[in-house]
Amino acid sequence: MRTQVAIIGAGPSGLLLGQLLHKAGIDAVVIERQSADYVLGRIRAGVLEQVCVDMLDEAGVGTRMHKEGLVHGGFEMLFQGRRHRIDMHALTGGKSVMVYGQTEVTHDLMDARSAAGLTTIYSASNVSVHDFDGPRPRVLYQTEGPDGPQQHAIDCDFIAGCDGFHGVCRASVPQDALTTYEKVYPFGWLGILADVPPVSHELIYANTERGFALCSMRSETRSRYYVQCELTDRVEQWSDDAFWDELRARLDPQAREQLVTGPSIEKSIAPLRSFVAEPMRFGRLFLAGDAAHIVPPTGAKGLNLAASDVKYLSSALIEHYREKSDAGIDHYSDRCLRRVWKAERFSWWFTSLMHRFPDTAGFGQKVQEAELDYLIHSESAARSLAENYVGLPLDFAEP
Ligand code: FAS
Ligand code: PHB
Repeated sequence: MRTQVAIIGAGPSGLLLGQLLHKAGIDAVVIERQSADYVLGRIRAGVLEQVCVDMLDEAGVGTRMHKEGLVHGGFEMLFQGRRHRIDMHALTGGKSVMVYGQTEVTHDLMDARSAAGLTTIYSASNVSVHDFDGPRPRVLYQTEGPDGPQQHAIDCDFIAGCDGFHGVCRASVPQDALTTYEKVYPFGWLGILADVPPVSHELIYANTERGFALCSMRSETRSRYYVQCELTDRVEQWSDDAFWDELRARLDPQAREQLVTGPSIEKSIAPLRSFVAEPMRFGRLFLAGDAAHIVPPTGAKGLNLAASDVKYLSSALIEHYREKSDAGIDHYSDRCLRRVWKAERFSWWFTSLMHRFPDTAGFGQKVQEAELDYLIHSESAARSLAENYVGLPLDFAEP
């Protein structure tokens, strides 16, 4: 098989890139190691920045998002038993975020790709990427045939590594060509999805003596909750009742009173890490999304960073084919990393502010309390939080 761009991974990065390239008349094939159902079964992000919303509209997949998504102009921070609203809309001159689950974004992108008759190879095994430091990159993979595994090859002009943190693309780059930066946090997030009405109409981020908690949602009838848990916790240890009891213990009296509980439809533990691999381009191989960087989910940046990488990459590839210019390709990595590191900083800062750290209880705790108190009494501090939460403009601080 031959294509212009081989996209490894059918998560939001890969599918959004495929859609934007298709809209520009560029041929791309998506190769995914899991089944479509498996990809859709992963419950992840819930908050979209305006940049991401605009890209989904540009990709022609925004209809259901605008119909079913929830536009939020603020969120609340709960600490020392009281809730304080951060009025993002007022603090950012009218900006907001869209609450619409990553699962739905992925579903909309899969439907659009299928409706356009575009090639997506699911359940591909032993995917490998080759010769991306030369003019003719190649992708090899296997599929299960009636007589056993069948080997396939895709010749292409470019390879987009949209295969997440555990993917093959970053792992295929010579280690001396990569510099990685990592910080692993001493706790995880235990998340639950349940068909119960949200405890509040906006998100609540809580810093309590028992640890962090987050009250989020997917709609007015489906809620998404998280509590900070030990790294050694296993999801099997947490019954639904144990989760609801722990969440209740981390809420203020009003929220505790209003909390509606019910059976979980998904429950999982996610580790928290900050990670960046530099650069994000190696010859004709590009890394995008979680393949290149990971943020702790506190700041709701993971999916949104993936979207901005894809915006830069799709623009660069379109410029290559349309204008025979490689300026965008040559600047891809620097442009992404300028935005990635600002989101890494914000996600690290918000995580450090809102979680309990076992080894800095005394002084660290007092600094957290001082910063939270400063945040709710200083408009400029709250404005800094708000402008990072809604997402910095795509061309922010561009030289
Ligand atoms: P993804 O990991 O979503 O997709 C990569 C795809 O590549 C996967 O489908 C994978 O199967 C495939 N793949 C991997 N190796 C391959 C190979 N060798 N060959 C072919 N395909 C391969 N972000 C938030 O903003 N808020 C959250 O609450 C949040 N929660 C998260 C919880 C968890 C457990 C995880 C892991 C991430 C979470 N994130 C969250 C971040 C998440 O939303 C990512 O930012 C987002 O999925 C990034 O999308 P992709 O870059 O497409 O990577
Ligand atoms: C979610 O709804 O899954 C969510 C929302 C905000 C976050 C993290 C996760 O910061």
